[in-house]
Amino acid sequence: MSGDLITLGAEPWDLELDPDRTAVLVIDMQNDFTLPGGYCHQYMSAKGLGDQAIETLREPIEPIARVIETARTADMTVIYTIESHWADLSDAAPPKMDGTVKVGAPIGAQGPHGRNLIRGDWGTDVIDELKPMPGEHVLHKAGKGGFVATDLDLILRSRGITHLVFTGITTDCCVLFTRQGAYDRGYHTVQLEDCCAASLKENHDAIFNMIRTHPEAFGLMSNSESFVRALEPVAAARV
Ligand code: C5J
Repeated sequence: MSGDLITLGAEPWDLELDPDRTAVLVIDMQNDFTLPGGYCHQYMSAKGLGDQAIETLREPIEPIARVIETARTADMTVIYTIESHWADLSDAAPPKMDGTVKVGAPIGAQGPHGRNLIRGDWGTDVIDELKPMPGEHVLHKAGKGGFVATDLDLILRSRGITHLVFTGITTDCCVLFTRQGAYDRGYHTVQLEDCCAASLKENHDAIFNMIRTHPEAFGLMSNSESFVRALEPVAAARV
């Protein structure tokens, strides 16, 4: 079925895509954002919202698992990003470093399971439920946007990818920054609403309200069910 176009039910209009030219991005599904004791739990706990944030940020795990299972069976490209820094903090930019100190979860500080956001430590491991398959790229980024100082654009273009399906966390930070980077580089984008979350649910809803209002600037939105329904025939043909 290579080269065949499928239609993904999306809002505010459907998206035609070629699975061979479409990648699923899994943004920052790492321990530091999804488990108690991690970076996000620390800074949200300083606001009294740590446990609630973790509960919300774990909601997309199951839908993402279904999406990447279908994508893999359909032989689609799946790429992960991870927010992380070198152990010597040489890539922790001053505003980011200062900000994390002020919110009570400094980059590099020792947490209960390892140092916050440090490459190779517990917090920057992809969560157990969504481990990458051999051959899938896991791109580490020191900023919020996945296109900044990474090989993401190069890898996508060398594979002929033109369309990106966004999953991951957080809706109001790294997914948003990466999606805007994709838009400016000319990729078609669609974001699966139930496959994303923010530490505050109202921020997630606000971003999807923006997407709904300005699809010409933010791209399209859909959900895991529509993705699986659209890709299942391709997956079945390629088993
Ligand atoms: C944040 C992210 N929120 N992955 N990172 O610091 O969204």
